[in-house]
Amino acid sequence: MACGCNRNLRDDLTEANALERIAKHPCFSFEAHRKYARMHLPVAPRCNISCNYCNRKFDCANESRPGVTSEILTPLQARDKYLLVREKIDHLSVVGIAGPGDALANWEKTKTTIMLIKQVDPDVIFCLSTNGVMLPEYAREIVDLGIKHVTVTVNCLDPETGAGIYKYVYYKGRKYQGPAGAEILIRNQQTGIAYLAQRGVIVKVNIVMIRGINDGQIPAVVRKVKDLGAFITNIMPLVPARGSVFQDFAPTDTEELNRMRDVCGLELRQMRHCKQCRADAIGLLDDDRSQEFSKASLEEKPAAGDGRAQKQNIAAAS
Ligand code: CLF
Ligand code: SF4
Repeated sequence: MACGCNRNLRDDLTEANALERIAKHPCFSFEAHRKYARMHLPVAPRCNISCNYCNRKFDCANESRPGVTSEILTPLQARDKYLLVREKIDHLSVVGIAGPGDALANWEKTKTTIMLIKQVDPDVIFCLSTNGVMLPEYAREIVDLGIKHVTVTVNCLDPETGAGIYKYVYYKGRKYQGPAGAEILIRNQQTGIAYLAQRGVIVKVNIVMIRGINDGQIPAVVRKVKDLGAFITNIMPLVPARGSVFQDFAPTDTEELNRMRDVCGLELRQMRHCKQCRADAIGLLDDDRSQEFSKASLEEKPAAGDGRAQKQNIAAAS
Protein backbone atom coordinates (compact mmCIF):
# COMPACT_ATOMS: atom_id res chain seq x y z
CA MET A 1 0.00 0.00 0.00
CA ALA A 2 1.33 3.40 -0.95
CA CYS A 3 1.42 5.81 1.94
CA GLY A 4 1.28 9.50 1.20
CA CYS A 5 1.75 10.65 4.76
CA ASN A 6 4.34 9.87 7.39
CA ARG A 7 2.36 11.33 10.23
CA ASN A 8 0.80 8.77 12.52
CA LEU A 9 -2.68 10.09 13.23
CA ARG A 10 -3.63 7.30 15.59
CA ASP A 11 -2.72 9.42 18.58
CA ASP A 12 -5.32 11.95 17.45
CA LEU A 13 -8.06 9.40 17.98
CA THR A 14 -8.27 9.86 21.72
CA GLU A 15 -11.21 8.40 23.58
CA ALA A 16 -12.89 11.81 23.88
CA ASN A 17 -12.31 12.58 20.23
CA ALA A 18 -13.72 9.22 19.15
CA LEU A 19 -16.77 9.50 21.40
CA GLU A 20 -17.54 12.89 19.93
CA ARG A 21 -17.25 11.52 16.43
CA ILE A 22 -19.55 8.56 17.04
CA ALA A 23 -22.19 10.62 18.87
CA LYS A 24 -24.43 10.72 15.79
CA HIS A 25 -23.65 7.24 14.47
CA PRO A 26 -26.42 4.77 15.35
CA CYS A 27 -24.21 1.68 15.01
CA PHE A 28 -21.01 2.85 16.68
CA SER A 29 -22.91 4.46 19.56
CA PHE A 30 -25.68 2.72 21.52
CA GLU A 31 -26.98 6.08 22.73
CA ALA A 32 -27.25 7.38 19.15
CA HIS A 33 -29.29 4.49 17.83
CA ARG A 34 -32.62 5.64 19.20
CA LYS A 35 -32.32 9.11 17.74
CA TYR A 36 -30.16 9.05 14.62
CA ALA A 37 -31.03 7.27 11.39
CA ARG A 38 -28.84 5.69 8.77
CA MET A 39 -29.46 5.04 5.14
CA HIS A 40 -27.82 2.25 3.15
CA LEU A 41 -27.32 2.71 -0.56
CA PRO A 42 -27.19 -0.64 -2.39
CA VAL A 43 -24.73 0.30 -5.12
CA ALA A 44 -22.30 -2.61 -4.62
CA PRO A 45 -23.66 -5.89 -6.04
CA ARG A 46 -20.44 -7.83 -6.65
CA CYS A 47 -18.31 -9.69 -4.16
CA ASN A 48 -14.74 -10.94 -4.42
CA ILE A 49 -14.80 -13.70 -1.83
CA SER A 50 -17.18 -16.52 -1.00
CA CYS A 51 -18.17 -16.94 2.64
CA ASN A 52 -19.70 -20.28 3.53
CA TYR A 53 -22.55 -18.51 5.34
CA CYS A 54 -23.48 -16.49 2.26
CA ASN A 55 -25.97 -17.18 -0.46
CA ARG A 56 -25.05 -14.79 -3.26
CA LYS A 57 -28.70 -14.29 -4.15
CA PHE A 58 -29.06 -12.27 -0.97
CA ASP A 59 -27.33 -9.39 0.81
CA CYS A 60 -23.88 -9.64 2.34
CA ALA A 61 -24.32 -11.64 5.50
CA ASN A 62 -21.35 -9.90 7.08
CA GLU A 63 -23.37 -6.74 7.43
CA SER A 64 -26.89 -7.64 6.44
CA ARG A 65 -29.60 -10.08 7.22
CA PRO A 66 -29.42 -12.95 4.73
CA GLY A 67 -32.66 -13.72 2.95
CA VAL A 68 -33.55 -10.20 1.86
CA THR A 69 -32.83 -9.11 -1.68
CA SER A 70 -32.17 -5.46 -2.46
CA GLU A 71 -32.59 -3.33 -5.49
CA ILE A 72 -29.33 -2.19 -6.98
CA LEU A 73 -28.90 1.53 -7.60
CA THR A 74 -26.52 3.39 -9.88
CA PRO A 75 -24.55 6.17 -8.16
CA LEU A 76 -26.87 8.80 -9.64
CA GLN A 77 -29.96 6.93 -8.48
CA ALA A 78 -28.35 6.60 -5.08
CA ARG A 79 -27.71 10.32 -4.88
CA ASP A 80 -31.30 11.08 -5.90
CA LYS A 81 -32.62 8.60 -3.37
CA TYR A 82 -30.53 10.24 -0.68
CA LEU A 83 -32.01 13.64 -1.53
CA LEU A 84 -35.51 12.23 -1.33
CA VAL A 85 -34.96 10.36 1.91
CA ARG A 86 -33.23 13.32 3.54
CA GLU A 87 -36.48 15.27 3.19
CA LYS A 88 -38.54 12.56 4.87
CA ILE A 89 -36.41 11.10 7.64
CA ASP A 90 -35.55 13.11 10.72
CA HIS A 91 -32.02 13.01 12.07
CA LEU A 92 -30.60 11.17 9.07
CA SER A 93 -26.93 11.32 10.00
CA VAL A 94 -25.22 8.41 8.22
CA VAL A 95 -25.00 7.16 4.64
CA GLY A 96 -23.66 3.62 4.57
CA ILE A 97 -22.59 1.34 1.75
CA ALA A 98 -23.03 -2.25 2.88
CA GLY A 99 -23.43 -4.31 -0.24
CA PRO A 100 -25.41 -6.26 -1.14
CA GLY A 101 -21.93 -7.53 -2.11
CA ASP A 102 -18.72 -5.85 -1.00
CA ALA A 103 -18.29 -2.06 -1.05
CA LEU A 104 -14.67 -2.32 -2.19
CA ALA A 105 -15.31 -4.98 -4.84
CA ASN A 106 -17.37 -2.23 -6.49
CA TRP A 107 -15.04 0.60 -5.62
CA GLU A 108 -15.72 2.90 -8.56
CA LYS A 109 -19.46 2.83 -7.88
CA THR A 110 -18.96 3.22 -4.14
CA LYS A 111 -16.54 6.12 -4.60
CA THR A 112 -18.71 7.88 -7.20
CA THR A 113 -21.75 7.58 -4.95
CA ILE A 114 -19.89 9.15 -2.05
CA MET A 115 -18.52 11.96 -4.20
CA LEU A 116 -21.97 12.75 -5.58
CA ILE A 117 -23.55 12.88 -2.14
CA LYS A 118 -20.70 14.97 -0.76
CA GLN A 119 -21.46 17.56 -3.42
CA VAL A 120 -25.01 17.97 -2.14
CA ASP A 121 -24.30 17.37 1.54
CA PRO A 122 -20.71 17.75 2.72
CA ASP A 123 -21.66 17.14 6.36
CA VAL A 124 -23.30 13.72 6.25
CA ILE A 125 -21.26 10.90 7.83
CA PHE A 126 -20.14 8.19 5.39
CA CYS A 127 -19.76 4.60 6.47
CA LEU A 128 -18.46 1.55 4.59
CA SER A 129 -18.62 -2.13 5.26
CA THR A 130 -16.17 -4.57 3.66
CA ASN A 131 -14.69 -8.05 3.90
CA GLY A 132 -11.33 -6.28 3.73
CA VAL A 133 -9.61 -8.12 0.91
CA MET A 134 -9.20 -4.91 -1.12
CA LEU A 135 -8.38 -2.63 1.81
CA PRO A 136 -4.65 -2.37 1.06
CA GLU A 137 -5.54 -1.09 -2.42
CA TYR A 138 -8.20 1.42 -1.39
CA ALA A 139 -7.52 2.43 2.21
CA ARG A 140 -5.66 5.55 1.13
CA GLU A 141 -8.54 6.66 -1.10
CA ILE A 142 -10.97 5.95 1.73
CA VAL A 143 -9.01 8.29 3.97
CA ASP A 144 -8.67 10.90 1.22
CA LEU A 145 -12.44 10.81 0.60
CA GLY A 146 -12.99 11.70 4.24
CA ILE A 147 -14.71 8.46 5.21
CA LYS A 148 -14.38 8.23 8.99
CA HIS A 149 -16.24 5.01 9.77
CA VAL A 150 -15.38 1.62 8.31
CA THR A 151 -16.51 -1.87 9.26
CA VAL A 152 -14.35 -4.89 8.42
CA THR A 153 -15.55 -8.45 9.01
CA VAL A 154 -12.74 -10.51 10.56
CA ASN A 155 -13.74 -14.04 11.48
CA CYS A 156 -10.39 -15.64 12.26
CA LEU A 157 -6.65 -15.13 12.51
CA ASP A 158 -5.26 -18.27 10.91
CA PRO A 159 -5.58 -19.57 7.34
CA GLU A 160 -6.59 -23.08 8.42
CA THR A 161 -9.66 -21.79 10.25
CA GLY A 162 -10.29 -19.42 7.36
CA ALA A 163 -10.30 -22.34 4.94
CA GLY A 164 -13.35 -23.62 6.80
CA ILE A 165 -15.15 -20.29 6.47
CA TYR A 166 -14.25 -19.08 2.97
CA LYS A 167 -14.74 -21.11 -0.19
CA TYR A 168 -12.47 -18.86 -2.21
CA VAL A 169 -10.89 -15.43 -2.37
CA TYR A 170 -10.60 -13.67 -5.71
CA TYR A 171 -7.64 -11.31 -5.64
CA LYS A 172 -5.80 -9.46 -8.40
CA GLY A 173 -7.22 -11.62 -11.17
CA ARG A 174 -6.68 -14.99 -9.49
CA LYS A 175 -8.92 -17.26 -7.50
CA TYR A 176 -7.36 -18.72 -4.35
CA GLN A 177 -8.95 -21.57 -2.42
CA GLY A 178 -8.34 -23.14 0.98
CA PRO A 179 -5.71 -21.70 3.32
CA ALA A 180 -4.01 -19.79 0.46
CA GLY A 181 -7.10 -17.64 -0.07
CA ALA A 182 -7.77 -17.16 3.62
CA GLU A 183 -4.17 -16.12 4.18
CA ILE A 184 -4.47 -13.28 1.66
CA LEU A 185 -7.76 -12.18 3.14
CA ILE A 186 -6.53 -12.21 6.75
CA ARG A 187 -3.31 -10.38 5.87
CA ASN A 188 -5.15 -7.70 3.92
CA GLN A 189 -7.76 -7.22 6.64
CA GLN A 190 -5.07 -6.65 9.25
CA THR A 191 -2.98 -4.37 7.04
CA GLY A 192 -6.06 -2.34 6.16
CA ILE A 193 -7.38 -2.00 9.71
CA ALA A 194 -4.01 -0.77 10.96
CA TYR A 195 -3.69 1.72 8.10
CA LEU A 196 -7.16 3.17 8.64
CA ALA A 197 -6.91 3.33 12.42
CA GLN A 198 -3.56 5.06 12.21
CA ARG A 199 -5.17 7.76 10.13
CA GLY A 200 -8.05 8.48 12.44
CA VAL A 201 -10.72 6.29 10.83
CA ILE A 202 -12.98 4.69 13.43
CA VAL A 203 -12.96 0.98 12.68
CA LYS A 204 -15.61 -1.49 13.75
CA VAL A 205 -14.86 -5.17 13.33
CA ASN A 206 -17.73 -7.57 12.75
CA ILE A 207 -17.17 -11.19 13.73
CA VAL A 208 -19.63 -13.91 12.75
CA MET A 209 -19.69 -16.45 15.60
CA ILE A 210 -19.80 -19.97 14.13
CA ARG A 211 -19.96 -22.77 16.64
CA GLY A 212 -17.18 -25.32 16.21
CA ILE A 213 -15.46 -23.26 13.52
CA ASN A 214 -14.23 -19.96 14.95
CA ASP A 215 -15.91 -19.55 18.35
CA GLY A 216 -12.78 -20.74 20.18
CA GLN A 217 -10.66 -17.95 18.76
CA ILE A 218 -13.00 -14.99 18.92
CA PRO A 219 -11.33 -13.52 22.04
CA ALA A 220 -7.99 -13.70 20.20
CA VAL A 221 -9.53 -11.95 17.18
CA VAL A 222 -10.79 -9.18 19.45
CA ARG A 223 -7.38 -8.77 21.09
CA LYS A 224 -5.67 -8.65 17.71
CA VAL A 225 -7.98 -6.07 16.15
CA LYS A 226 -7.74 -3.98 19.31
CA ASP A 227 -3.96 -4.00 18.89
CA LEU A 228 -4.43 -2.94 15.28
CA GLY A 229 -6.50 0.04 16.43
CA ALA A 230 -10.13 -1.10 16.08
CA PHE A 231 -12.55 0.92 18.18
CA ILE A 232 -15.33 -1.63 18.70
CA THR A 233 -16.25 -5.20 17.79
CA ASN A 234 -19.66 -6.51 16.81
CA ILE A 235 -19.90 -10.24 17.46
CA MET A 236 -22.81 -11.38 15.34
CA PRO A 237 -24.80 -14.61 15.35
CA LEU A 238 -24.54 -16.98 12.41
CA VAL A 239 -27.84 -16.85 10.54
CA PRO A 240 -27.74 -19.97 8.37
CA ALA A 241 -28.74 -18.79 4.89
CA ARG A 242 -30.71 -21.08 2.64
CA GLY A 243 -28.48 -22.35 -0.16
CA SER A 244 -25.25 -21.55 1.68
CA VAL A 245 -22.63 -24.12 2.72
CA PHE A 246 -23.63 -23.52 6.35
CA GLN A 247 -27.36 -23.75 5.71
CA ASP A 248 -27.74 -26.73 8.07
CA PHE A 249 -25.66 -25.23 10.87
CA ALA A 250 -27.49 -24.25 14.02
CA PRO A 251 -27.97 -20.50 14.47
CA THR A 252 -25.69 -19.11 17.17
CA ASP A 253 -27.24 -19.52 20.59
CA THR A 254 -28.11 -16.12 22.04
CA GLU A 255 -26.84 -16.93 25.52
CA GLU A 256 -23.53 -18.18 24.14
CA LEU A 257 -23.30 -15.05 22.01
CA ASN A 258 -23.90 -12.77 24.96
CA ARG A 259 -21.36 -14.66 27.09
CA MET A 260 -18.81 -14.20 24.34
CA ARG A 261 -19.60 -10.49 24.18
CA ASP A 262 -19.18 -10.27 27.95
CA VAL A 263 -15.78 -11.96 27.79
CA CYS A 264 -14.61 -9.84 24.89
CA GLY A 265 -16.06 -6.71 26.48
CA LEU A 266 -13.28 -6.90 29.06
CA GLU A 267 -10.88 -6.27 26.18
CA LEU A 268 -12.73 -3.92 23.85
CA ARG A 269 -16.04 -2.04 23.52
CA GLN A 270 -18.82 -4.30 22.19
CA MET A 271 -21.74 -3.48 19.94
CA ARG A 272 -24.85 -5.28 21.19
CA HIS A 273 -27.62 -3.50 19.31
CA CYS A 274 -26.87 -4.62 15.74
CA LYS A 275 -29.99 -5.44 13.73
CA GLN A 276 -28.19 -7.23 10.88
CA CYS A 277 -30.01 -4.88 8.60
CA ARG A 278 -30.62 -4.92 4.88
CA ALA A 279 -28.25 -3.45 2.28
CA ASP A 280 -30.98 -0.92 1.52
CA ALA A 281 -32.06 -0.26 5.13
CA ILE A 282 -33.36 3.21 5.92
CA GLY A 283 -34.29 4.81 9.23
CA LEU A 284 -33.66 4.09 12.86
CA LEU A 285 -32.10 0.70 13.53
CA ASP A 286 -35.31 -0.37 15.28
CA ASP A 287 -37.63 1.01 12.61
CA ASP A 288 -36.70 0.09 9.05
CA ARG A 289 -38.54 2.25 6.51
CA SER A 290 -36.83 1.01 3.34
CA GLN A 291 -40.11 -0.21 1.83
CA GLU A 292 -41.32 3.40 1.63
CA PHE A 293 -38.43 4.31 -0.65
CA SER A 294 -38.36 1.65 -3.37
CA LYS A 295 -36.89 2.38 -6.80
CA ALA A 296 -40.44 2.67 -8.16
CA SER A 297 -41.31 5.41 -5.69
CA LEU A 298 -38.04 7.15 -6.53
CA GLU A 299 -38.97 7.20 -10.22
CA GLU A 300 -42.37 8.66 -9.39
CA LYS A 301 -40.92 11.46 -7.26
CA PRO A 302 -37.86 13.17 -8.77
CA ALA A 303 -35.37 14.39 -6.21
CA ALA A 304 -35.72 17.90 -4.89
CA GLY A 305 -32.00 18.51 -5.32
CA ASP A 306 -30.09 21.16 -7.15
CA GLY A 307 -30.81 20.60 -10.85
CA ARG A 308 -27.59 22.32 -11.93
CA ALA A 309 -25.51 20.03 -9.75
CA GLN A 310 -27.39 17.01 -11.07
CA LYS A 311 -26.57 17.90 -14.67
CA GLN A 312 -22.92 18.49 -13.84
CA ASN A 313 -22.71 15.15 -12.12
CA ILE A 314 -24.17 12.94 -14.80
CA ALA A 315 -20.84 12.85 -16.63
CA ALA A 316 -18.96 11.99 -13.44
CA ALA A 317 -21.27 9.10 -12.64
CA SER A 318 -21.76 7.49 -16.00
FE1 CLF B 1 -24.53 0.64 7.84
FE2 CLF B 1 -22.85 -0.92 9.05
FE3 CLF B 1 -22.27 1.62 8.74
FE4 CLF B 1 -24.15 0.84 10.41
S1 CLF B 1 -25.22 -1.00 9.58
S2 CLF B 1 -22.50 0.14 7.08
S3 CLF B 1 -21.96 0.37 10.56
S4 CLF B 1 -24.33 2.50 8.92
FE5 CLF B 1 -25.34 -1.26 11.98
FE6 CLF B 1 -26.91 -2.63 10.42
FE7 CLF B 1 -25.60 -3.85 12.37
FE8 CLF B 1 -24.32 -2.95 10.31
S5 CLF B 1 -27.19 -2.30 12.61
S6 CLF B 1 -25.82 -4.56 10.22
S7 CLF B 1 -23.72 -2.68 12.41
FE1 SF4 C 1 -21.36 -12.89 0.86
FE2 SF4 C 1 -20.59 -10.67 2.15
FE3 SF4 C 1 -19.08 -12.88 2.26
FE4 SF4 C 1 -19.24 -11.49 0.00
S1 SF4 C 1 -18.34 -10.79 1.94
S2 SF4 C 1 -19.38 -13.71 0.18
S3 SF4 C 1 -21.39 -10.81 -0.01
S4 SF4 C 1 -21.16 -12.64 3.10
